[in-house]
Amino acid sequence: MRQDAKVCHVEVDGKVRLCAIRGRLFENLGDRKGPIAVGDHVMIDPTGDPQSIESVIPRRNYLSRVASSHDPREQILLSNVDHMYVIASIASPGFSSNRTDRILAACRQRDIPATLIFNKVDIDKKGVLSDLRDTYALAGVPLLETCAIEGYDGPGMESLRQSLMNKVSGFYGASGVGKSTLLNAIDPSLNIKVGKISKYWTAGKHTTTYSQMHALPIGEDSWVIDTPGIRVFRPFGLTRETLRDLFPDFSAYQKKCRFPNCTHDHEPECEVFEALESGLIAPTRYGSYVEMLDEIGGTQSHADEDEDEES
Ligand SMILES: Nc1nc2c(ncn2[C@@H]2O[C@H](COP(=O)(O)OP(=O)(O)O)[C@@H](O)[C@H]2O)c(=O)[nH]1
Ligand SMILES: [Mg+2]
Ligand SMILES: [Zn+2]
Repeated sequence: MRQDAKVCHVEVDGKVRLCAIRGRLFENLGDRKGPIAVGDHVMIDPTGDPQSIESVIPRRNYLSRVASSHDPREQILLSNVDHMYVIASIASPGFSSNRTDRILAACRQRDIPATLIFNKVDIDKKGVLSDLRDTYALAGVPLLETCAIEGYDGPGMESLRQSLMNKVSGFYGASGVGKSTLLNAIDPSLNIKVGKISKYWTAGKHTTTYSQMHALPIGEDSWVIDTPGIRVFRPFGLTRETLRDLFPDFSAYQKKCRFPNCTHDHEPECEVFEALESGLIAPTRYGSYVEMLDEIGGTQSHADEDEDEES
């Protein structure tokens, strides 16, 4: 199912139908922003014109974020996936630890297994790849390295194809990292539009503005949901207490913090902080954690102090 504005593309027996969403589904949303997400399984009333979505079958899982900094409601990015692929490029656009760590935390929050794909390994001019491998190995994240412009037979492609087989997968990554190129390399018959890198912004142009589900012509039942590049993913429903468990690279150390509910932010005798100082935890990972912790708020924050230190 793909969604733009109020029209949904629903697949029924291999054919796509355009459906409206029954008005009733917008009632009683509570703190949810909308009733439907890409990946949903729905019941439709085929008698209407347009046909309409009557109900959403309960989701087996989903990823959601805070809609925006002005809108605290929950926005569902996608639903009913077996696996997430977080796609990042090594250069153009440069690797963003913050973006990557946020979505990895969101996947962990919802128990959705995630693989990190380093794409554009052909242009690792700054030699950042080796450090990134170490950082994410410590975080227990499975890694795959690809060069999507090499196409079907490029590095990593066969193992990517194998792992996509007979699953519903989600692709997430900044605009321009090569998601569409990667999909075309998986199977050239998909023929998805690839963006040009803008010279001014060294970021990709927005060729994808909505999430879309593609049937992959591999295996029996293989699907990929390609999501648009979201700038800031603030996982919905996090608390100061739950955030720390979304960083598995902290877990061996945080057991030994003096306070069992240590947030590793300001507390004395914090073993996570010690591990950071000794180089056992990557500063980028700790940085992402602290930024997310500050967003949650809660204690009268050390956020202001932290910001002062940064600048
Ligand atoms: N050098 C290099 N460029 C790539 C690679 N993969 C994609 N690109 C280029 O990056 C740009 C953006 O790709 P696109 O697939 O549209 O990114 P998307 O926005 O994530 O879907 C295009 O110009 C691609 O040709 C790669 O592995 N190496
Ligand atoms: Mg794209
Ligand atoms: Zn601590």
